[in-house]
Order: sequence, then C-alpha cells, then structure tokens
Amino acid sequence: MRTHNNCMSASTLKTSSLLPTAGVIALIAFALPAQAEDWRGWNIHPDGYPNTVALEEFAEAVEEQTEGRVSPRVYNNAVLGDQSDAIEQTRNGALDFANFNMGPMGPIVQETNVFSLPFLFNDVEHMHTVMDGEIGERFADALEDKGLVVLSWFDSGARSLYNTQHPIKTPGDVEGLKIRVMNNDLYVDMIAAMGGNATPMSYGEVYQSLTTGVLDGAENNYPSFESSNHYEVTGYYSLTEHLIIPECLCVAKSSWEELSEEDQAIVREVAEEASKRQRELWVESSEESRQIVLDHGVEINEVDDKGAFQTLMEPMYEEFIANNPGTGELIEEIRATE
Ligand code: GTR
Repeated sequence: MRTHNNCMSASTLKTSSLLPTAGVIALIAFALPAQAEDWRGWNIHPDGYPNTVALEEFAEAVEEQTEGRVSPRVYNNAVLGDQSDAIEQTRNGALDFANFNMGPMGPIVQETNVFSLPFLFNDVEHMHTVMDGEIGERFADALEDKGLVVLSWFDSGARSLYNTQHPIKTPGDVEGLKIRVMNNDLYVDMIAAMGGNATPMSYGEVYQSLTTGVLDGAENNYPSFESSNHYEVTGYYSLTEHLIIPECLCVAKSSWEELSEEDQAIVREVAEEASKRQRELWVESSEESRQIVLDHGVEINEVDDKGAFQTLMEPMYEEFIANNPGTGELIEEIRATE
C-alpha cells in the first residue's frame, strides 16, 4: 500500500529555531488530514473496452465520493503483469484492485474452478442470477479467504472457438487444431475432449502465435476477439458458446482493511454501479464487435448441435466431481437456479 499526504509536511510547519515539543507534534498530527490511499488497479483490456470504461468510472467516482481519501488509478493492457501474476500480486497487496476472470482464478482459488466447466450456465442471464444471489456470496467468501474482497460481478459473455483453418460445426472440426486456452488445466481437458490440442498461454502472447502458426486458434467472447485484433489473423468464429465465466471487481484484502467503514460502504456502492454500467456496455460492445469482425470478412457460423460438444464434456464433469467433494450438489444448485 502506498500512501501520500497531500497536505504540508510536519517539517514545513516547524520553525527553524525551535524543535517541536511532543505537544506540538501531537497537534500537527491532529491537524493533518488522514492519508490518501493511492490504489493501483490491474486491467487486461485496452481503452474503450466495456470493462475499462467501467473501471475508469469506478476509479473516478471513488476518488470523488471519498473526497480524495482513496485515489484509484487503472493500468490498462496488462502492463502490470499477466493475469495469473496479477491475481497473486493483488492477493499479497502489491496491487490494490483489479477486474479478474474466474478462469485463471481457478488454480489459485480452487472453488472457482466450477466456472470453468463448459456449458455450466444456460446463458448469460442465468450466470447473472446465480452470481447476484446467495451462491455468488459463497464464492465471494471463498475469494476473501484467499485475500481478495469481491465488490461486484462483471459480465464476460460467452466464449466461442475461432481459428485460421475452417468453420467449426461439429467436434470433429476441432480434431488436431492447436488452440490457446487461459491458464487453467481444465481447459486443456476441455479442448482434448473435443479432439484438439490446447496450449495454455497468457493473453498478450496469442496474437503473435496465431500469425506464426504456433496456434491455429483460440476462444473468447466477441469484444475480446475484436479488441485483441485476433480477428485480423483468424478467418472463422464459430458460436460454440462453451464457456460463460463470471468476472469480479475485487480489492486486495489488505487495502480494503485500511479503509474506514464509511469509505468501504462508498467503495462498495460505487462498485455495484460499475457492475451495472459494465453489463450495459457489454451488450452494446458485443454487438459492435460482432459487426466489426463481420465487416472485416470473418466468417461467423452457428453451431446447430451444441449437444454434441456438451456430451463430450461428461467425463470431465465426472472427474471434476470425483476430485472435488461437494461440487456435484453445487452444480445441481447452480443448474436449478432460475
Ligand atoms: C477475456 C477476459 C480476460 C482474459 C482474456 C483471456 O475475455 O475478460 O480477463 O481472461 O479473456 O482470454 O485471457
């Protein structure tokens, strides 16, 4: 935690001829305002991305409403490190806040791995209902136990496969393709179950690997497919919609605990607003991105039989449930949430 004091320092107050007495020091300390907290925030996305806009508005509103007691600044484009590193850095307080996807969170907060099971949620609305309810609170508790205070949940749409070779209509079309996945072994199993070869890789390295043929494809939602420019180097986007993964807006527990209760309440409220804003922007941005990639000439195809992909995931579910006691019930609970 870095702090600064935007008022005059004690040394400027003291006269040159007299050393301050203990009483004078106490008076000075009393007169100085509480120290402002400079918060550094990690963000993987570029300028103009819905999450970036929501995070920047969050930062501005927090600064304004806490009257400068908390002064957050967002660093875009993962300049502060890749997502797995940033999660660790936020857990240990080297970073103060961030927007994280629950995919790369899985290896660090095991409970969140359930979100990396393909076809868990029926649709994005279902994911929102689950995350905004009691189940979402349980996940927030699990994250807090690992040093991350969840303030609100963001959207990240549905992820679909894209590649340089051909449209994917059936699992057979994935056969032999080298597909980039986020850092989580569950995705290696997922792509293997479809017949492809998965390479876990950080987001920033994917573009180059697609151009050199190290990768044939990757998977993501429309806004990321577009803003990462991956659409420029892959001709086919196939609507498998195999993953719907929540994201959090979270704060390092150590930074959180330095706030007064009053400021915590302000930050929480502003974060709720940021989530609403992000979800609205998400819808607009997904449509805009879809249009941009279409205009560029990317072939987008529906997948008529998603059930064929879903069936292939059954052994993955069985293994997951066997290795993670209690998750069978949790999955049923999530599926039964309306
Ligand atoms: C995006 C997500 C990022 C990151 C990225 C990726 O959709 O918002 O946090 O996980 O995908 O594929 O690495």
